This record gives sequence, C-alpha cells and structure tokens, in this order.
Amino acid sequence: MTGLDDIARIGADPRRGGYSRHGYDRAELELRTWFTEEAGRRGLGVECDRNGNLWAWWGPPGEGAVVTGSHLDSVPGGGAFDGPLGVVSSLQALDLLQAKGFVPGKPMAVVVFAEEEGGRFGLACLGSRLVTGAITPAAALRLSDPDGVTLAEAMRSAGLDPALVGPDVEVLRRIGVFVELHVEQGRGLIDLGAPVGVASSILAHGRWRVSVTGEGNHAGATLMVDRRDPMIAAAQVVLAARRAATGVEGARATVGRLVPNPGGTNVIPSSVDLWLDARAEDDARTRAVVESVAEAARAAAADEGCEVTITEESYGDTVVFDPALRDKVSTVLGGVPALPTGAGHDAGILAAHVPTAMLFVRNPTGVSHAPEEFAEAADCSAGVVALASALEALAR
Ligand code: HGY
Ligand code: MN
Ligand code: MN
Repeated sequence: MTGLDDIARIGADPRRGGYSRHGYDRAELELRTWFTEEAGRRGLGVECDRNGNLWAWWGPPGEGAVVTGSHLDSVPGGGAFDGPLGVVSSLQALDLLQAKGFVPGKPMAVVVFAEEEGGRFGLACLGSRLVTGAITPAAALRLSDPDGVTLAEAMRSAGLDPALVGPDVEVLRRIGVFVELHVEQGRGLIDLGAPVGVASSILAHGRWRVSVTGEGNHAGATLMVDRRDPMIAAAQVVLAARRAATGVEGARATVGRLVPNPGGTNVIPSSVDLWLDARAEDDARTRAVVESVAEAARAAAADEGCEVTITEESYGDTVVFDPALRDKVSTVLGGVPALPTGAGHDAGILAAHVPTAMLFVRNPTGVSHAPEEFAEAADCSAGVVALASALEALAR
C-alpha cells in the first residue's frame, strides 16, 4: 500500500510501538502537509474548515457532493491502518477514476477529519462532532491535553482560529453522501472469508471519567488502618467494568487509561482518574453497564473513605447505517457482506445528518488500536477498487 509507505516514518512511537499521531501535534501536522501535497499533485483543491477538517475537492466545492475520506490521527501506540488506510484508499480511488477518464456528475471530495481518536483531547470524533453540532464550541474549547495545552492553543499553533469552531451548515450542506473506507477492527471479514464488506451498524458507546479522591500520604510511614487510598477504589472500578460488561449480552467495557496523582512509587496517591469506555448494542444496555460500574465505584469509594465523581465525557447511541445506501453499495460491489462494528467512526457521527456508508477491508489479525493491526496489500487494493466503484456509482 504505497501511500502508507510514504507516511510510515511519521509519528512512529519507539516507546509504545506503533504510531502516536494526535490532533495538531507535530506528527499529525506533518501528515496534514503530506495530505495537502498528495491532493495538490492530483489537482485537488484543499481547504481547511473552521473545525480543523481538511477537504480536498475534485472540481469546485459544491452542494450534494460525493465525499469519501477518514482520519490521520491515531490512538497512542496505534496501528498503521486505522484512519490512514481510508485516506490513502480515497486518494487512490480517485486516481482510478481519473485514470479511466471518469467525469463526475457531482462535486467530489476527500475529507480528513480532525482528532477522530480523541488521543490528545480525550473526545473521539472531535472534528466531525464540531461540524455537526454534536459538541458545542464552549465544551470543545474547555478541552485540554494531559500537558494542559488547550484545544484553542493547539489550533492556533496550527494556524487556525479557535474562535470560529462550531456547527457548519455550509459544510454539511455540501455533503450529498459520505462513504468511509476503514480497516476492519475485528474478525468479521476473516470469519466471512471476504476481503471487503459494508457496515450495517456501530455499537452505542461512550466515555466516562471516574475521579476518586482520598488522602495522599507516605507509602511507608502510613499504617494500613490509617489510609484513604483512592487506588484501592480505582482498582475495584476496573474489576467492576469487566464484571458489568460480562453480565450484559454483547457489551464491552474497558479501562485503558488510569492516572494516579501524583504518581510516585512511594506515595499513596491523593487522587486517581480513570476513564471507562463502555459499549453495547443499544442505549439501555450501555447505560446498564455504566450504572453497574458507577454503583460499584460509589461503594468502593465509601469503603475506603474516599470521594468519587463520574462524568460522562462523550456518548453516541447505536448507529444504523442507511439501509438503502448500504444495499446499493453492496450491490455495486457484487454483493459484499454487511457487518456490524464495535468501533466508532466519523461516519457514525455524520450518519445522523447525511446518507452515510462504510466499507471495511479485512484485517487478518483481527487486532486494532495496537501495532499488530494489519491488512494485506491484495485486500487493500480490493478496497480501493471497491471504493472507486461505489464512488463512481454515486457520482454519476
Ligand atoms: O474508539 C473508537 O471506537 C474509534 O476508534 N475512535
Ligand atoms: Mn480507532
Ligand atoms: Mn478509525
């Protein structure tokens, strides 16, 4: 997959393995430059919208466009394909259409959404949520990264004016249909024996911040009976997440991020922050998992003489992709299988506003959000051909 080779050195993370490319950090800004150059080489006109999303237009920007694309940012230590495969495949699909002399009957564009993973500012799909109004400018401008750099400061460093962020009706009006190609992040296409599939739905999912406060103290001078150790309660929250999800059909719950304050080996933390990522087939089951974890957190904190607060940081209900568009794309592709995903996507945010479809490319490892994530070159090429066919059928 030549396009991915071009960016293979950008944002490689020697400590974690894989890639760490986050909203407006050096690696992601380098990827923005790479994308702008690649689009320019193809005669596409590139513009950045007020929310930091890049748009590369084939022909003049206009309403009812056939839009494809994805994101370039990653999770910390993420794989090479999650996001970039969709962007590279979009450019290569346009290459195929231009090479065959296809003349679009509608405007076409490739979009790169900002901070899809929320790897820096903690909120997934930030760029698409801002465009659609799924997050308010005020809430977005309250975001800051673990070093205390605010979203506004990061956007300014990228030459953007944070005062302009917010719902963008003009941008939304331009999107007639959005098709996102993405590496599959599970085993669906492996089990189906298919290189490419279309998405049927996305699990309901959200993120909750659990903050436990106790009494910071000395690890050696403080008797066990005298402790109010927030780490004890935090540990029980982690175990409660596993128990809660296991008890709800199809649910998933993860604590992948836990930050003790101050974080010294010989220090009983004064507080611990941890983030719960919970998902399930519908709102009721997702909320049931979260409520069960919250109950356990309150009990564990009380037992340990600690305080606990639980804050919902983001949430999206189940997404069911437009069945007519899904079936049209599947038919154009000769009847590829439709499959659900447990991973969130910008396409999931846009689906509430414009007709949206997703294509998945087989990942023989079934692993994602880790360096082992992979897609065979032949399957990537099949994805590009499929995307080109879908876009051609939609842009005729
Ligand atoms: O978290 C997700 O599912 C997506 O990768 N942002
Ligand atoms: Mn991801
Ligand atoms: Mn992704």
